[in-house]
Amino acid sequence: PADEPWWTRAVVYQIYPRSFQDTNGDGIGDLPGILQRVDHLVELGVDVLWLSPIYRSPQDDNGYDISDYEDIDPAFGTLEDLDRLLEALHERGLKLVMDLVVNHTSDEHPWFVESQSSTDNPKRDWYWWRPAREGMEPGTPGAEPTNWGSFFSGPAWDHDEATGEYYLHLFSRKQPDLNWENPEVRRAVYRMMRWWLDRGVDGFRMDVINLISKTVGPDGSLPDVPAEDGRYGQPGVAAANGPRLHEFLQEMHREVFDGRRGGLLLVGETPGTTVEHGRLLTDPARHELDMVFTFEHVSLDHGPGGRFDVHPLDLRDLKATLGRWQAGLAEAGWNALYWDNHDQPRIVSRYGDDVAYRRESATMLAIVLHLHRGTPYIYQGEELGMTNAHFTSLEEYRDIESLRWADAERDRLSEEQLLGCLAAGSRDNARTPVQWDDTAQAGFTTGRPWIAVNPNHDTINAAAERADPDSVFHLYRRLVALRHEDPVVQRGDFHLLLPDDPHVYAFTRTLGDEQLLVLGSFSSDPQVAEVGPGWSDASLVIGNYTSPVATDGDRVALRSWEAVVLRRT
Ligand code: TEU
Ligand code: CA
Repeated sequence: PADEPWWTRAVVYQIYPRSFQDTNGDGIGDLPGILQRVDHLVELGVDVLWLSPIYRSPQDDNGYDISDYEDIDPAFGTLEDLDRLLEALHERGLKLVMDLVVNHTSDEHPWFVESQSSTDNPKRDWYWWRPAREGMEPGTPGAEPTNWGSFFSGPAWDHDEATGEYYLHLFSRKQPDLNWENPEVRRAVYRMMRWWLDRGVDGFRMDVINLISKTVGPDGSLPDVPAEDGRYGQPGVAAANGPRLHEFLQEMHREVFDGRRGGLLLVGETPGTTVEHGRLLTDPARHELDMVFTFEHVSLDHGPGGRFDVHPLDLRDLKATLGRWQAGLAEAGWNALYWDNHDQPRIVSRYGDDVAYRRESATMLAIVLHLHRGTPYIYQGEELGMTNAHFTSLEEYRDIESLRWADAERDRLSEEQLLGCLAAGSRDNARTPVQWDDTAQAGFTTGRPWIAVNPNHDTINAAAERADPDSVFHLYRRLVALRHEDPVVQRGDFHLLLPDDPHVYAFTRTLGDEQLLVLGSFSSDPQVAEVGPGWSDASLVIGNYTSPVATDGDRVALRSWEAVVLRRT
């Protein structure tokens, strides 16, 4: 019905500006480049564009370290370029969502520069400053205030020689964490958010927003976390989903969004959240967020060593995990659906087969994801079936997380092992330039790209995808159109089938007396799905093979990486 929020019928497209389109030959994608490619988004049919950070930044973490929230980094353009892009998108009926990075700033942000300048500076308490552990010499190993590790290897504390104290950084040392306990910090953030909404943007993707409330004692103390002797512990344990998270988000809602609601999109990035958190964060009655990104389904191929310790996926785990999120948010809350973003390896190389069945597996994965209940997100290049980078030397990597990790593990792993781990798990897999055509730098730049273009752009590129009616690109177009048109896709109840089948992903969506059956084979070998009676006269809604699907009584035969969606009434 019309009173359902607009984003139940919408698809979001994420751009990582640095790798999208360069226009001035410096090898770095820019805002004029996005403007130049707006037609690509219009052709795909998406409703919302989410831009990874373009604010002024020393670029220690490619813009997730912001030194001025109200200006554009010269590498990407100017505020006028942003206004022009916003206007062009709005003219075509697209919305623009900005990345909001407020768990931390850059260490070059004037707030931190002041905070660091002395222990009695009025902004001292805007960040997390703490003395060395009691009885320890400041600056010596193990003297950090807590044993928290950074997400980018090493301790989460940096010793400041000048004032003798440590500051907290859950990410790099150039990304100090803001102290959200301080109401002045929150007011400054809300003021900045209103400034962007007044400029016309349509919402925010909130970076690691569930890290803003830390577990802090009444005396200001922070707890140690479980860790092996002499090692740093998982930073998420004491820093994620803290006691004041919901209070802060509800306050943000009152201060920033009340009276403006309707057309906005508020999506939280929330590593370490469970379904229960997810429901609390997205239940509309609570006025916090519209939807959140879970990490559970993109951690299933991680071994004990984390993202660089990649193991084969067991499909049963994927079904159980996404199935739990579907069930848990069925009555209240809403799911954000994604495979890829700028932090994840490419899905076709990860849960698909990027060699023999690239087209089939990329399209199967797309169909399965987009038929879930929730708002689908497409990450640039995913709609072209782009693959992992397949880098073979350390020099090709740019990502701070990958390089820090390689540094930390160098003594333990051989060069070959390091390269294998990086090739499977690195964020750079998603950050190689978008492959527009088969020319030297894939149409991305006339100069030297900041990160190497994948050599497979000679066959995998937007021009080739556009020319082939059976391509990954055209399948994504049809999926976006289906999301716009089909009420069962938008709102139908989700019911998982065949939870124990190791190769076939199967579920139904039901609305009134209409039902969709969704089947996806995660295998190159032929599969047979036992779907029960009543599907032999069903009509084909969408699939990734041209010839019709073979149904035989209660069974559907699936070819290599085949996906089919059937409808019955
Ligand atoms: O990522 C947060 C996050 O938890 C991870 O996905 C992170 O990328 C890391 O790889 C964990 O292994 C967000 C941004 O998306 C990411 O690009 C930033 O580096 C990070 O926050 C800090 O702002
Ligand atoms: Ca440029």
